[in-house]
Amino acid sequence: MRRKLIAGNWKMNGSLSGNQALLNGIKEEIGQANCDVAVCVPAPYLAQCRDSLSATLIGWGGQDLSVHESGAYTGEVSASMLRDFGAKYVIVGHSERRSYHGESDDAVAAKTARALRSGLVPIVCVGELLSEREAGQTAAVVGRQLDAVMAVLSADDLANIVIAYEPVWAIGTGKTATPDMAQEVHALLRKRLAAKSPAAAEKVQILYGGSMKPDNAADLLRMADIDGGLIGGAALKASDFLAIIRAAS
Ligand code: 3PY
Repeated sequence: MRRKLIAGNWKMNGSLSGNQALLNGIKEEIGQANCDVAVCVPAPYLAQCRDSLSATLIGWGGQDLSVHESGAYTGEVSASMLRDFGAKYVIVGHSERRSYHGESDDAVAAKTARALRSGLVPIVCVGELLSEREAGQTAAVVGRQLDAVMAVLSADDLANIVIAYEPVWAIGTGKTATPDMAQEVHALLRKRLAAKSPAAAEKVQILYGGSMKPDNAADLLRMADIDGGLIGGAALKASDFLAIIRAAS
């Protein structure tokens, strides 16, 4: 039985005071969450998460990392820098990075490998555009994205990633895949993992992302292959994030 993971993706939102209120709200009400919980925050706020969350079971992470270890890469943040601030997770290949920053499947794969080498748990995002879904290409697109990552990882490493299926048409649009639509893609991703490593397929948490919110979380999370959520907007409000954590617990 895989433990569920609820990870917030704050995207480029936050301020020191606003974050503190949000983190305090989550900490005060989280109680006995029976699932893994994390927040993935803009890099400048990692220290705040470390100071605020170290004594809790809530993990924290970044939203991207450099493919390089160090050097003349202005503006980049390395895996070891994330680790310096106690990060456990890092989101890799979110569709906003793929589309606004031109991240290729190969770059996403290289970042995934870099994260693992540094002891971070990469949350690798895959997902199809609306035009691709309408053209019946969902399986081919997410399969291609996952294959690129699997090509650079050993079976042992593969077991240490988290995958997030995020249909691009459901990100920031308020639209959500139905539980059956999401389950179908999660099951095919797991089958693809199993072809390389049955043990990894059993272990890897496959999260659903794309407008998961309190009123649809329970129905999504009850599906056999949905092992949690990567939460956008609803992670910015303590009561919504907590409601999703409760649905996963
Ligand atoms: C969303 O739900 O909007 C996300 O992109 C989560 O990563």
